[in-house]
Amino acid sequence: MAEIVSARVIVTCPGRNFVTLKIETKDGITGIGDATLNGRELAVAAYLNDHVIPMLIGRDAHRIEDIWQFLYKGAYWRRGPVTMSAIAAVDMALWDIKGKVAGLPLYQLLGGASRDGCMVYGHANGRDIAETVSNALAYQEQGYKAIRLQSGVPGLAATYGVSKDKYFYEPADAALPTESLWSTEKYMRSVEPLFKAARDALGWDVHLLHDVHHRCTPVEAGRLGKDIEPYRPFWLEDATPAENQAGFRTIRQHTTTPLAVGEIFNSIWDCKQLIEEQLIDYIRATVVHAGGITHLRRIASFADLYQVRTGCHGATDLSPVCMAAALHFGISVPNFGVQEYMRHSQETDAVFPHSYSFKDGLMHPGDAPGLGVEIDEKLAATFEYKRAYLPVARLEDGTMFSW
Ligand code: CS2
Ligand code: MG
Repeated sequence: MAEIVSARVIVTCPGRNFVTLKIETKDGITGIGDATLNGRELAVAAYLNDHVIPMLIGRDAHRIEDIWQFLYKGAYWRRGPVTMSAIAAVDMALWDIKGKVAGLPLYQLLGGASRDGCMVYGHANGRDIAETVSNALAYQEQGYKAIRLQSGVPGLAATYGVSKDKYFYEPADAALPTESLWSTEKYMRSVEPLFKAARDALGWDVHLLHDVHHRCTPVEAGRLGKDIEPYRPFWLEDATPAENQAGFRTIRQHTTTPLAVGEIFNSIWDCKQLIEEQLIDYIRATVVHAGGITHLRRIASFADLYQVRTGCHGATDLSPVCMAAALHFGISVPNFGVQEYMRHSQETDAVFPHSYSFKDGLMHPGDAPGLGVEIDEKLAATFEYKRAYLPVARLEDGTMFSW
């Protein structure tokens, strides 16, 4: 038995907020889990502090599945991003402990490596097509085999995915939500030229991706997918809000462009129809927001039955703890597709020393026991929490829209 004797929540803000759960056993073994929910961080911190940690003390850290079921079924109020991020943090920390006790990197406990490394994609962006393409060339020179393209839209002051600093995109940019204006018509006109310019400059031996970020209707998404088919995109992400999973049938009727969705999903129920009807090609659910390694493995196994591959979210607001867990999961899962790698700032990497590494477009979790990532609590304590919200978007007539 590896009795849990303590657990605590560490909130830190090395340039952006992160919430980390640290669990300790009687033998002094510690495990950590990411619990960061961008813009709602303190909700998960409170859920853990007030409603989860008291129930963990005295339990056997080895009983990962039992604790997962206890926290999921025992909550009564099932699912939702706050609950599932809290459960995910516990799950990651327990897998970390199990790996440390076994003296093995987590992926070895998940069936071992199924590939040499995880192909990752970087985020090329720019105020216009030329700047985006030149940023994409820089990623290609760094050895990335997959690159996401997000460009400014002529006639719009700001849009999703375009950052001031080309390598570090942090969307949570103010203590109250900033508002930006959106026009689907202006946006739709800008994507095909972006892909044409990118293919002309980068050629065909690199995967090109794009994130619509929930902003089209299904039929608009069908048209957009068709527009860029000649440029063979790797995927079109979050083409339309996915609460209505059946809406993806419309997109499928109009385009063969591969579809990816799921970074905001928090359980298998959010994507069951999308997967079993093969309405998508990649599932983006993540370790931190979809219930941890334990639940994400369930989603991936279900997806594998329908030839759907993984494409886990990996933005800067998922901490290096989640990145490490995602790489252990990604290097072992049979139906791996791609892993997002938005990279963290040096400040963040200093708070979360880790053993994962990037080389020639692939990432490897490293072979340190457990997750291979720690939190420097002394350094973390020097970065005070600073409330930050994601922006909101309105249409040009003021109507509230999806950011
Ligand atoms: C995006 C994210 O990485 C992505 O695909 O959708 O940047 C997303 O906007 C943020 O993670 C939200 O916190
Ligand atoms: Mg996205």
